[in-house]
Amino acid sequence: MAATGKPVDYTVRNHVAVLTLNAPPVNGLSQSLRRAIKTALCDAEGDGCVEAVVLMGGGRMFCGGADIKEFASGEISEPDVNVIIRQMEIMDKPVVAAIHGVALGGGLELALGCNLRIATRDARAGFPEVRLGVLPGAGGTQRTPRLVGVGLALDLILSGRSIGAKEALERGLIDALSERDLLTDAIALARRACQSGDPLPVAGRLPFNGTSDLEQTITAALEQVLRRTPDAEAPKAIARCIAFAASGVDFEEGLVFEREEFLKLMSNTQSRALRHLFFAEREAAKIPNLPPDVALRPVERVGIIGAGVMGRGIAMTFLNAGIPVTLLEIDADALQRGVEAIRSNYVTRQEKGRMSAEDLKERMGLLRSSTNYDDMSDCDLVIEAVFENMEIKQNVCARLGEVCKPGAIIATNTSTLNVDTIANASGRASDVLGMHFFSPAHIMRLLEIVRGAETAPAVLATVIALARRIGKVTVVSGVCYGFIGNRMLESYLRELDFLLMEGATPARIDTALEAFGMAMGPCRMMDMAGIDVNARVLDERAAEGALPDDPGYRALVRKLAAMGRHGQKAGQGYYRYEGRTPCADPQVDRIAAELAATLGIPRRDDITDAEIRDRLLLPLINEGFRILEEGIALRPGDIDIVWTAGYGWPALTGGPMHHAEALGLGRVCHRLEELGRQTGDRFGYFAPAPFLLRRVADTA
Ligand code: 3H9
Repeated sequence: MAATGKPVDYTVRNHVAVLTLNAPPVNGLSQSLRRAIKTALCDAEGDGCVEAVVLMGGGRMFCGGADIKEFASGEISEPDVNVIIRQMEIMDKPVVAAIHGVALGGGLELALGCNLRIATRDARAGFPEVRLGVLPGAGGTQRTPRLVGVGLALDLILSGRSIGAKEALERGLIDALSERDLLTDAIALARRACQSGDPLPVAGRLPFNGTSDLEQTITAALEQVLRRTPDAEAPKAIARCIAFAASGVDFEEGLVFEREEFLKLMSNTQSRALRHLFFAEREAAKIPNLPPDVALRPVERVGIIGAGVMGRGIAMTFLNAGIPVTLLEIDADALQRGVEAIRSNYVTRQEKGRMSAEDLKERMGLLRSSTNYDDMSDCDLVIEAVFENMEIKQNVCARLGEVCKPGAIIATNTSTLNVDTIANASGRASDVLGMHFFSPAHIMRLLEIVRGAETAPAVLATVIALARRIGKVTVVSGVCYGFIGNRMLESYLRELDFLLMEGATPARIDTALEAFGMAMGPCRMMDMAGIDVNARVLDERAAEGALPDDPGYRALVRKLAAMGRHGQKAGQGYYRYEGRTPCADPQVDRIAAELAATLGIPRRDDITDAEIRDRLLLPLINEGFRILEEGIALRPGDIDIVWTAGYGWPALTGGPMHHAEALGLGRVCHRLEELGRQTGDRFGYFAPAPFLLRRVADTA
């Protein structure tokens, strides 16, 4: 149907008014769209020729939900979605929602307010509000349990996941699947509803069917969510709303209760932080100086050099997206081990019921393995994932420069090294960039794309588009040591050893950071990543003269590495391991105390959790301001995405830069200066970054 440019297109077909939402890109329920729906419903109600109404979405989807931008104002202006739903519920003409693409959040609530719902087979429906720190605020917590039962309602609303149309039909969330043309089928459904003479179904009028152990069900579902994010407010409010509905109150009272809870969440800091991340993620894929019309290069086959843990994870990322892969390893045994590890990962998934036998066969069918560089010649993109060593990576890229076809993209998966130096070795630097995957690459969402000095715009644009195809969230970084993430990680870890030498234990430090919301404290994280890996990077950096010439700098990590305490894989690192369980190891405290004595670092017993957090997190934030000033990161939001998607920074705080703004930049500056005085700031990393100082001066 041709769009008229109005927020809602109104047409009549076969005595059925068809209301088509016309608010691209996602038919977000802004105030103007809500007004237009209300007016169109009034028109349909008053039109004597109209016997029923079909509500559908124009463009790619039915409706992506409320217009999230409106939440910043702290209120929802009239008419809100509840008003529209009430209007539909009291109308004596049937209203049918015709769903294609997605019906999410307020969009699904709108559909649940219709008498009947029909969807295309590939449509999806869900309540992602919890991921934005809010809850379905237009009756979702009240209608959904009435319609599909408390179990599914809790599952959908607490998880934010969406379900496909087939499951939605089986579980009673929708009434029919469209087998041919959605609009034709929706009109037919509406006409049948008119002709049947049966009372029109209204979800809000359904009784609340609860089982006797309802309270227990709600508590158990909530506890499961809170295990991951104990401080999250939205899940608690969702549980309260569903429990309120279950308590036997009137439906209207439930709506009022839900709205109050929604408005409280909408204005709190957690929702602001999560909304910031939602928009930052989308913004991060926009590169200001990249011509919008740049022609993308085709990527039909991807080559991967190196079948170690990283190479396999990267291979699975592409296989999972249906993209053929050629995996190369010079050593035939290592290649075989890599291929078998991929197969065994898929077999485990199949055994757990997460993958069908056909999918397994299809994915393995997309995988080719080779020990010969010439087999890279038909790949459109080749990613090297070999040992993190400049000489080795240069050699690999030089070889790739020779064998790759013209126009093929060459990517390095280095996590710290200079991408320009690697690119130059290829002899075709404009085809080269960094694709820094995070381990395990097939699971972690973040992809840091490193734009070299010579990287061609088409190469960058192609890889950004490809990243979307393989389900990654991308951030573009400039070239520097460690790019955005690992450079800031170095700032995060610098005080760790000093705190340990001063007398804080690994468990104490990890607990303080995990209480802040970090997915894993720094000692556990280092033990997982490998203490030897970090020590090697430190040695290389020291040899380049890039580190402070001071025996105290990262002294403990080097000492542990030298003692073979390489972390979890060695059974000991900052902790001692029983299987994968970390146990406090008094020997580490003794080593730290001995080092402190040698280096003249006084032991203390007055280290607070707040000091631990500040000494680790504020230098990291400070480095973020340096990275912004140097143009390594384009926006503060990009840094926030890197840290929340790649390093376990708590999303509820919006990422380090958003967190700094929320704390107040003046306070951040002041505390950095205070810590600088307290510690003597031998290495200058507590000195506020010039850009931070300017930001403070600007806002003073
Ligand atoms: C809610 O509904 C509350 C109610 O219960 C209660 C109300 C009282 N609002 O993601 P894309 C923008 S809460 C405003 O790249 P896709 C997005 O920023 C809401 N803007 O597209 C981007 O802008 P730009 C519950 C939105 O095709 C552009 O649209 N709903 C919204 O890959 C394209 O976005 C959700 O949480 C929005 N709701 O994916 C759904 N949604 O071009 C959130 C998108 O300027 N949205 N934008 O960068 C999504 O999950 C995806 O956007 C969707 C489409 C799956 C819909």
